Amino acid sequence: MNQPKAFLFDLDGVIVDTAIYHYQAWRRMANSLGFDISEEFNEGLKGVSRVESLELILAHGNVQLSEERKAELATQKNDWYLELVSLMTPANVLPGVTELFAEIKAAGIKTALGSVSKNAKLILARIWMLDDFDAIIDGNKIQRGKPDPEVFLKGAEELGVLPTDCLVFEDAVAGIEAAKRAGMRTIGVGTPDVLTQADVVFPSLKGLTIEKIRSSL
Ligand code: B16
Ligand code: MG
Repeated sequence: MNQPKAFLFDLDGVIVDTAIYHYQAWRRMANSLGFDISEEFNEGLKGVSRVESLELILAHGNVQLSEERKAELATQKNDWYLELVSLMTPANVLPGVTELFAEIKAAGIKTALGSVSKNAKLILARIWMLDDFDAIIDGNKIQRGKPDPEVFLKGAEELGVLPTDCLVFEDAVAGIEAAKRAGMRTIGVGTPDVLTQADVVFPSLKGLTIEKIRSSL
């Protein structure tokens, strides 16, 4: 099989780990409504948009609210989340990312960000990686969140490469499904028992090189 011409990266869980911030903020909101959410439940929110996450959480707590109240809660959660994001620095970049990006640039491989987060650019600015991608597709550019393939198909389109020439790095079950539905190959970042549909799974980007990636596909 031909080697990928472009690497598409999810943000949360691959480049940085803000899943813990999302969890803390959603948990604070759930607690304010009188119920709790577990870490296991939070796993299913990874890669899922803010609005869809809120719906899943409210259904989990068996809480019915007006659309107006839901909008207020989504804003409140985002404010709590952004308080945590505002403390981020380049030290929050996950191990192996800087080294892999240096190699990717030197090899001339194109890169895109494929995140459903509306805060993606803000996070990239905080970690000084805003200029490291040839294309940035975030929650403000798409209509449908993962597992819909839109975010990755738009990434391929902006880079001018075919989906079959793209390799997606993802930590979420919904994200792997989105990439597969886009017709792309996938590197799962996490554990094989969770990311069962990924072509290959690595625990993180730490120590990962283009050579290791190519020989694993
Ligand atoms: P926001 P990713 C996703 O980012 C997160 O995994 C998910 O937990 C979050 O709900 C979603 O972004 C929306 O984020 O509230 O900031 O718009 O993994 O696609 O980079
Ligand atoms: Mg993710």
